[in-house]
Amino acid sequence: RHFLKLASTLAVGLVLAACSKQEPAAPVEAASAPASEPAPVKVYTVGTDAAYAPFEYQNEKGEIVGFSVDLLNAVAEKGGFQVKFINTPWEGIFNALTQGDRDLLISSITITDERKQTMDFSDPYFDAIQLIAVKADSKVAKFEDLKKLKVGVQTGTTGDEVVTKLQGKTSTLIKRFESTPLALKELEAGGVDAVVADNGVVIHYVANNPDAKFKTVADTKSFAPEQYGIAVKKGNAELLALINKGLAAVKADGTYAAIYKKTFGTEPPAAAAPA
Ligand code: LYS
Repeated sequence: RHFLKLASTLAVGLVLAACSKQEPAAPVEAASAPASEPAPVKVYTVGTDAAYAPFEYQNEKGEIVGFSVDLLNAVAEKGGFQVKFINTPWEGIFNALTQGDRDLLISSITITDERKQTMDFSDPYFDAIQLIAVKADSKVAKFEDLKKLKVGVQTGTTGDEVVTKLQGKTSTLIKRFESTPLALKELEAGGVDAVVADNGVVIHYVANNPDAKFKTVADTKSFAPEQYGIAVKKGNAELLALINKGLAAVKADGTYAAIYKKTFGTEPPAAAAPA
C-alpha cells in the first residue's frame, strides 16, 4: 500500500514535471519554496513573430519552433533562467517590450542604431543581409533595378527601410505586409515585381515553394551586413547579462554550431558564432 502510494505520488510528480517543461508556468516567479530549496528559477516571457521560418514559426501542432527557439532555450539553460514563448505580431512587438508585456524578444531582429535608442540588445547571434526575390524570368539583376518597380516588404523591417530609401518616402510602389511570407505570396500572385527581405527567410521560402518559380538576386554592394540580437527593455541590465552569459556559453561549447547545423544543414560560417 505504502509502495503504491509512493509510486502514484512519483507518477504525478513526473507528469507535473513533464507538463511544466512543455508549458512553463505563467507567473514570473514560482510559488515560494521551502527555505532549504534553491531559489526558484525565473520564467521570462518571450515575444516572437512566429511567421519567419526557419527562424521562428509554428509547426503543424501550432508549437513555436525554429532556430531562435532552440537557441534561446539553450541560452536560457546556460544563463540559469526559463522562457515562455508568446506569438507576438511583428507590428506590435517593440511596443510589447516597452510596455512590459514581454521580458525579451527574439524575432530575427536586426540590431540598428535607431532601435538601440528604445531597447537594449544582446551580443549578435546571427549574420544576415537583404536578398531580392523575383520570378525566375525577371530581368532584375541588382537592387537599383527596383527603383521603379512594385516591391513587397514586411512593414517596419530593415527590408522596408532600404526599399523606402531607394524609392523615396512618398513612393506608391512599395506594398507593405504584416509578414514576409505574405509579401512572397503576393509576388507569386503577380501583385508585386519583387520582395526584399532577410536572406535566410527568402532562401528558405524559395527552396520550399518550387511551384512559385522564384529566383533570388543578391546584391552585397547595395545592402549593409546586418546582425540579429535578442532585445530586452532599455535598462534591463540584469536579464541582458544572463542572456549574454548564456550566448557566450552556447557559442563556446558547440551548442550554437549544433543548432545551426540542425536548422541549415551546414556548419556556421566562422563569423556567425564568434566565441
Ligand atoms: N531582420 C529584419 C528586421 O529586423 C526583419 C525581421 C522580420 C522578423 N519577422 O527588420
